[in-house]
Amino acid sequence: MFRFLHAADLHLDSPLRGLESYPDAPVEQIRGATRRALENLVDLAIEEQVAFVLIAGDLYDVSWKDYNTGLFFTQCMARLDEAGIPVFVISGNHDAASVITRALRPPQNVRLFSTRHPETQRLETLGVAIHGQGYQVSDTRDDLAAAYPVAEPGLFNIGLLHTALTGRVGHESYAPTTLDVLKGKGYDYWALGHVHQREVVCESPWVVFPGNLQGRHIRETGTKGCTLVTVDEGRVTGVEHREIDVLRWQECRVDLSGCDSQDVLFRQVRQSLQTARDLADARPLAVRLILAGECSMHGWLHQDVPRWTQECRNLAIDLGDVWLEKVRIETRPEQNLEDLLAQDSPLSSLARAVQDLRLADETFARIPELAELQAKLPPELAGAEEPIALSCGDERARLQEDVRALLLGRLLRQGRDE
Ligand SMILES: [Mn+2]
Repeated sequence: MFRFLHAADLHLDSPLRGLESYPDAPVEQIRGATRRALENLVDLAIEEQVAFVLIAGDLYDVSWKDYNTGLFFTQCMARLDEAGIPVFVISGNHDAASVITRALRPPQNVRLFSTRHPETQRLETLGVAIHGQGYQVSDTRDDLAAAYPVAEPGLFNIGLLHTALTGRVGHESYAPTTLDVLKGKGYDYWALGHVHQREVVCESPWVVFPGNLQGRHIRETGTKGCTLVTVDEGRVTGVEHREIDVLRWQECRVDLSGCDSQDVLFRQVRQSLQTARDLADARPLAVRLILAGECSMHGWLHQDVPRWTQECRNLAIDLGDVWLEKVRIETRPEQNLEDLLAQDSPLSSLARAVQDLRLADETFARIPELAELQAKLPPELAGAEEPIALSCGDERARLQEDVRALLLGRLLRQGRDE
């Protein structure tokens, strides 16, 4: 019986994009997260006494800005070497041979696969053959797996591959291939990389994306880590996800339907953040908070977005270890709207006009102030991970929805006050 660890997409020292513009972002924690996660991987490998570790591409995010990234990796590998654990690595689109301009001689227990042709490395005493090929260039559009050799009889065969398979949302379709091609090789386990969301594609044979080791921004939410595989008498008997991320990204959607007071709002937000915090199991959390639902608080919320945003931040700080990456207010005005729209009054015809307001793209093109407005956006909105882009159709639709909600909320209150 032996065990091995399968990790991918470490993106070591991945730079922060736009976070510096937030005054309260835990920049150091986020900056160091990919390194701490690698340390956790090393700890886990030693603790579980694994026979070897696989890294299925994108170990590095970009070419190193200096040698520190490489030296840190060597330090970590040296600890594995002391424990007698070899590491098998292929390059991916982020660290393709042509991308990496700086390099150090690989640590002695680290075996890199060729980027020119498929290669097989054997662990004779264990009876294991690992087949793999790294990327020569980022933009690899060939089916690399197709050229891998067929399984070596009598051995436990592993395929190490960085691929998008037949395509995965949000991921470039590099080294595309199909499950049939993989199955055709007769391997026991396909250790894939590239897709940052963990996915067990197939169990016979095992085809696994472990997901990335550590989430790096709000589009990489939820638990992250690596896969621990147990092999007994030449067969896979266990495939377990191990959470080894050190900081977690999460989206929290709070349904404020029917909420009619500040107290209720704060209680619900607090509850939602608390739940996310419990799930993160003592890790610091970076949260995007979305307030949604039809409620009478709607008008208030939209009238002073900065204040409510800060109130929510305040709540998060109060909870501790929770940082709000963004607060989005997507509430809608409560009921009464139907009544107002059905009435016959100047106010209701105004409400109907607002309700029907859907500006076409050509109309936007005729508003010269839009470009000016875009230029005036403060840096935290213009340069963040998901910048506001007034030129983007989807973004304009979302903003229009916000404006409509804001105006209708005001009209409704106006109607009540009369
Ligand atoms: Mn990749």
